[in-house]
Amino acid sequence: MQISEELRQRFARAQRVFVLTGAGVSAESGVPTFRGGGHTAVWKGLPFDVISSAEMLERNLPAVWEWFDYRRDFLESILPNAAHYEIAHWQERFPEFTLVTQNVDGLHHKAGSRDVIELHGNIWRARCIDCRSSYDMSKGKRPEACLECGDALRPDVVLFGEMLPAGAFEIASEHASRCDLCFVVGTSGLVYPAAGLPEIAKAAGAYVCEVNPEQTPLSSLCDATLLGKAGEVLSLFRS
Ligand code: BJW
Repeated sequence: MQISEELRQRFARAQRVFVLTGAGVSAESGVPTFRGGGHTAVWKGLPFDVISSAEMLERNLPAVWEWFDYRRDFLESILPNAAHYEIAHWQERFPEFTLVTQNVDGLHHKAGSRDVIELHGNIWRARCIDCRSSYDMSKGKRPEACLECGDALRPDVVLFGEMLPAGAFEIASEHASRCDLCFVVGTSGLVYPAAGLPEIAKAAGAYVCEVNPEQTPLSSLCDATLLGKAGEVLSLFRS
């Protein structure tokens, strides 16, 4: 795997860098992706887009909690990989840097990234289904019910058919439209509106570089597709 001279020069000169990540950035840490690779997430016979849906939340909140509790237990011992660390390093390297992730695992934060825009929420938080009070589960168990209003709690993640956190996509798209270099790392590019961000960057004149072992629906709009694992490919940018 080689990085073209053009990309190296753009990387060296970039002023405003925008990175969008997906499940593939955590794959080398051992976190299963949602799609592809033979490890499509299934929980007790239910595909992830059924169990991680607004409909299932309405129908069976305990089942949704069981699925997310299982994943949090699994994530507890998982560490960031070279890709998370390289991306964290970039925040010091460029005058302007924006990291937008679709991941809920918190591994970018664990690697030292600051101000991460989490489009799909965070698995370590619960929130009240009514008053939206937030509870940090990284420091211990969640309460049985909301301490403010007594209503039920739910995982603070964005399920299929739900809106993204207020303002998150608008802020992300504003940064995408101002960047000069955009990296799209480890996402299948199938889930919207997140998958629209590279299109916004491209339309605004940015050079768009994808990092993924496989081609995706976004590949055709990218100026470069670096076919490989995120940790291995991003490490090549270290000079
Ligand atoms: C590696 C690697 C390595 C492997 N290195 N890479 C327009 C058209 C049609 C439908 C829609 C539309 N706009 C919106 C919709 C509806 C829907 C949607 O997009 N559906 C499509 C699937 C068709 N979107 C929504 O519902 C969103 N809400 C919304 O739009 O609100 C407005 C609205 C409301 C009601 C109706 C309509 C509109 C919300 C989306 C929320 C997504 N939630 C999930 C679950 C989160 C909770 C949980 O964790 O369970 O988020 S789904 C799942 O997919 C998760 C991910 O964040 C998301 C994206 O997946 P990602 O990250 O791309 O992972 P994978 O697994 O797909 O791909 C991994 C990639 O890594 C692969 O390419 C591998 O090759 C690669 N890889 N190893 C680098 N080592």
